[in-house]
Amino acid sequence: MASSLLELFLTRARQEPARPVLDFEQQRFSAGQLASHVTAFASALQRRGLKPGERVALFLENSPAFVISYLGTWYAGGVVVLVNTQYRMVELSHILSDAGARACVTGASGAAELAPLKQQLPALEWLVTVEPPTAPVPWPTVAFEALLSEGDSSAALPLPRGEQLAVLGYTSGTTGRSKGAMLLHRNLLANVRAVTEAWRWTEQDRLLLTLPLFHTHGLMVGLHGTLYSGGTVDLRRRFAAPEVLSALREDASLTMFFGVPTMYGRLVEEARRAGPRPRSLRLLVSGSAPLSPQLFHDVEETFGQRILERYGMTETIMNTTNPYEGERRPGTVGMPYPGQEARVVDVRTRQPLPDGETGEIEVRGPHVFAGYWQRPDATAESFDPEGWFRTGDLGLRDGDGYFHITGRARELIISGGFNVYPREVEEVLATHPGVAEVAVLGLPDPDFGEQVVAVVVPRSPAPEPQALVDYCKDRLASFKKPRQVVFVEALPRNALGKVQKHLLRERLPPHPNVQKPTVT
Ligand code: MLC
Ligand code: AMP
Repeated sequence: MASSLLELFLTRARQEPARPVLDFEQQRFSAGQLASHVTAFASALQRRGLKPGERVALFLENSPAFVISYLGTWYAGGVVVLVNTQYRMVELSHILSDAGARACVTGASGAAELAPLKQQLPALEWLVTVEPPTAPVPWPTVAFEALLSEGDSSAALPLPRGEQLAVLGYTSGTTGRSKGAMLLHRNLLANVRAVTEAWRWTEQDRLLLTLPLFHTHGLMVGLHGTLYSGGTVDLRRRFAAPEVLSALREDASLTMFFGVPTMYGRLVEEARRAGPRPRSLRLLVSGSAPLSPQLFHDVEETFGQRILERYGMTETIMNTTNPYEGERRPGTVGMPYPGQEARVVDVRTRQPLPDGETGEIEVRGPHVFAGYWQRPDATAESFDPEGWFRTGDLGLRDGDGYFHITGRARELIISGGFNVYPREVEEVLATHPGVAEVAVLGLPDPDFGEQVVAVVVPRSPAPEPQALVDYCKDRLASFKKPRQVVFVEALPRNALGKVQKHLLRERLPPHPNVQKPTVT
């Protein structure tokens, strides 16, 4: 039996080299072509001295280069570090230095973003660029195509073992700093096997994939499932509702679409505006953020299909799913995948709760990651002695076995499927000279589900709200910037001095349509 998804893909590519696997813009890759590029990339990395276990960061938009670098790093024995392309200096310097990335594959804007961080990234030795840099870069640089031609596209390299580290996925910055979730090859293989089985994913399937590949949903569900099942993926650089709808109308070979709720909300609006009902697909999947029952029904009305909602996270990939056959229940995330377990425990006693009672969701199984990179403390805190992983999500299991997510035990804002840790934004805003104190929280948003709101006690003279937004945007991913800045005289605190965010939340009326920061 194969020990990794890579082994499975390369074996199939040898058996059926002409089978199509990846379409991107005008390019089409057969399995054999993709495998040759992957092998050339891996062989070139090794020739340039990459050793097994060393980290290669991918700071890249969706493209064939992403897929080749991802699989190629594995084939070279390396570990992929995933980096959201919206990340700016605070996130980049932390992630790349924490991971000790030796090389980074990126585009022109990525190289420009990294350039000022040279001093903070002593382990980073060289860049692979998929476009020519537009400004000087303080590292030796090789063009992606040139790197491929340095390598041997028919080399037979050692395959990764199941226990080997495959990916570091940065997540959960409760202290303002994210941690690298260590996913082993065997975790990835076990989960993709479970997902493809649960969703009856076969080589006949063709997935329209507009989710970013740098996160779990696009990568470990969309791409992994395609490679595992032998189907094809129509990969897009980014999501745009009109393009998705025209693809659904024009390409009769598409069978599946996966998205976050924000994407479905925009698709429903666009479809209502723009004419005939799109053709039905075999499967529409939603995840990464709660799908409201209203949106579930809107999609059913507009597309004539019931979305399949599932629940996952970076540390564990996919945890639970509504049934493929059987009832897909709005407002629920279904049951554990085959071969995996989930339960609900009391947050204080950590004892399992009966059905219907709310507590913290815990999961266990071969899909669960190996711990946080160089953070044995955080790893120990996240697992119980029997190997149950504490997800930080609150929920219950109903009498029919469906899990419901009702809240979060940790502070986390999910905006359009991207995670924002309030602490990270608070730490940045607190360094602004016009800010005496700050608390960041999430309020409802009609498009993104939740929006980031900063409540600030200003220093005199009070800064312009927009200046605070720009200050965040210069340092952090733009999706983390506050959509509202609210000035107050003092933050409500409890006897221990902790900000009482629930009181703040009650006092702030939700301004779901306000896109510009407001001052009250
Ligand atoms: C973009 N913007 C956002 C945003 N996305 N703001 C808040 N929340 C978001 N999610 C901002 C940008 O910063 C920018 O601001 C402006 O919107 C336009 O940027 P854009 O790139 O044109 O945005 P758009 O294409 O509209 O993006 C929306 C989106 C995107 C829904 C397509 O957010 C997206 O791809 N989300 C998917 C996230 C995802 O894959 N999550 C999976 C995580 S894995 P400005 O000011 O700079 O103009 C996981 C586990 C699991 O959670 O279970 O799956
Ligand atoms: P991430 O750390 O980016 O992988 O985000 C994982 C988090 O997204 C989970 O812990 C949940 O809080 C949330 N999430 C994922 N899928 C769902 C879903 N279907 N419904 C509600 N929340 C979800």
